[in-house]
Amino acid sequence: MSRKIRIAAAQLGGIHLADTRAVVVKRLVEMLREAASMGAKFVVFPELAFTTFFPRYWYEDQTEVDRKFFEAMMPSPETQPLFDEAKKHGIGFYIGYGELVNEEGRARHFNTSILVSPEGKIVGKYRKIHLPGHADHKKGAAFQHLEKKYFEVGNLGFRTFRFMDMIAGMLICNDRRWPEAFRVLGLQGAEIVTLGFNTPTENLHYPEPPHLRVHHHLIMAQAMAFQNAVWLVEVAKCGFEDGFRMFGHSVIVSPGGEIVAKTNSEEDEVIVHNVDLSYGENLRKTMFNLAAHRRPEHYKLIVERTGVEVTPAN
Ligand code: ING
Repeated sequence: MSRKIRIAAAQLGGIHLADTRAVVVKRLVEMLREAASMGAKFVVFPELAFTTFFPRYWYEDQTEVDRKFFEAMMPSPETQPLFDEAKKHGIGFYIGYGELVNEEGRARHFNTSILVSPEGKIVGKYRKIHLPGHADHKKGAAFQHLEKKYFEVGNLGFRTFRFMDMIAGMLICNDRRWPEAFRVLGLQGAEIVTLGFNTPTENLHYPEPPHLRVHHHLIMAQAMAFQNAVWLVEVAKCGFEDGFRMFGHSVIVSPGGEIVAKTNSEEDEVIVHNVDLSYGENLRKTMFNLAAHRRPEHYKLIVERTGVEVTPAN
């Protein structure tokens, strides 16, 4: 029996250092309105959707970083208009942001995403686990990628949530490069995974053809959706941010591994699809029936070993 929900990917163009929260929230509200006009009931926004991708910059002063790029409350008076607009339209949404929180007696910083119900309640939270980049100041580099400096590794694990009659999992950006993340969600019954991303067009370390980064993004999205029989909505913040380019190619991918909707700009752009949650059921009962086919007794190295150790059998 089909279980349809119209889902929108709300891709965000560049956010500049000078852009205030109010300016950004206005853009998010306008895209939410557009998604509502297209009949969407669930809207997926990008990673770090309220600010520029600040890990590209080295800052000495943490208080400045906290003030400019982290949210100490969610929603806050500045971000509340997005929650209000979504509630007015009866729309649920996923959004990513820099989370500043006091836990275990100290200030903690996470690259976070939340699921917000059509009633405006935060019903799920994920803190990014795979943090790419570095923590040191790469002086002389064209830009930094300081996620390992500004964020802690997420401490909530990979979880699924009952959300709008779906079993939904959340990931963020670099997580899409690690199949283990999707499989842990799949093992918890995920039917849909939402993932916001900010991916630089240029490679920090060596001259990589820009088209290759997009190729990697697209093959990973199709493979991970199919190999876990989930719907996958991956949404970019992209375009030029103070001259630094990130690619778009936001996609909605079916459990069959087909891209059913894709953006074609690097601007604010809304795409929608009638997602049938029942699509993945046959795959999860047959080809990807995890209980019937997986052999975890042979997978021990995946958990016991972090990096490569050359241990040939002969
Ligand atoms: N961005 C990039 C991503 O994983 C990256 C970082 C790009 C890492 C390319 C390695 C190779 O898409 C974030 N924010 O994780």
